[in-house]
Amino acid sequence: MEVETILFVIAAAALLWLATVVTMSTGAGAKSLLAEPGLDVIGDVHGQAGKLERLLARMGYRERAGSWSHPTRRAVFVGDLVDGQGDRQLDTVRIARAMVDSGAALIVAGNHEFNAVAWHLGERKHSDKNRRQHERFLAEVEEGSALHEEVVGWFKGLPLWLEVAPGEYGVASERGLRVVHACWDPQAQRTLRDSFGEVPRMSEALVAAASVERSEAWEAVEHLLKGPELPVDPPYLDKGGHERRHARFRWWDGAATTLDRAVQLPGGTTTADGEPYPELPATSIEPPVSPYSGDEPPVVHGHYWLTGDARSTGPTTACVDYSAGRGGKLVAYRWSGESEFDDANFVASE
Ligand SMILES: [Mn+2]
Repeated sequence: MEVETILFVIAAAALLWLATVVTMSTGAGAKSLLAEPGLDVIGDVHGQAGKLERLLARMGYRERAGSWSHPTRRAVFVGDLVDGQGDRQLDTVRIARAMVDSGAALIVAGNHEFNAVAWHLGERKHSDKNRRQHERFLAEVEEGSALHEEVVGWFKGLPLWLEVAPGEYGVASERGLRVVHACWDPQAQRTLRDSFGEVPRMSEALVAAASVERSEAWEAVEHLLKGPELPVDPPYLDKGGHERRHARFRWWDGAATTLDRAVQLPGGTTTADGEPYPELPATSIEPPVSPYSGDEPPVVHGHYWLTGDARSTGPTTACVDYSAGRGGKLVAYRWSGESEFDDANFVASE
């Protein structure tokens, strides 16, 4: 080989190496190298254990002796580990549970864990519609088995929300962090605290009380785990093809004071006749909860089946559900103590 050729090969190799280093220190790579303490809040997994493993690996978590962990950070699951289209329902529960048991993660309950407990207790109607929503989990766990009872038993210990104080878990911050599955609603939290203690968990007593439609506990759990809704007309078809007359309220949006702005309907929604859903009128509404104030601690939640690139919904509100249960990416927000969210801190499984 001629000297020029050798020099060219060396130069090309050096450039390639440099490019790799630069790539790793920008974009998603930089987030995977985070060494400071913090909480990585992971969206609704819905049985997609492969997406969860990829996301954890991307964030620098490693699996050792059957449990994933990070040298300086903790994961937080926003609930809805199960149901949906995922074909690794139990693997998802095992991964999350091992992390929670070893202190590598925290978790709050989702509406699908609530439904799983209510189904097992016989508090949720065993209708065809409800069975279809829950059938992948029931098939994997073998309905009525000892394993079914054991997994549901773990769900019963899950808290309904999480409030992280400044300095807690070694994360320096001015305001701390809040995590809830669907909606941060202080009124709903007060209602549940009155009957079920300072940090209510999804006990049999709570699930039984919250299964009585229109009861105070039912309404509180609806708000926290499913999100408050507003009446809409005409009715629309939900993702299961069922006609619905209530739609999700955009509680994170301080400007959501008129119906057109306050209602969150997924793209492509149709009326019962299959017509494109009409634009709603700009009539003023009675908000079912007070819109979240920017002066409060930042809050991360899941549940809303968002699509597209992950971004916060306000300075102090961020949703990490980007439809992993239905073909979307699994998303996390990597919080390191900031009082306002920064879109650069979202990471996705792919
Ligand atoms: Mn949900």
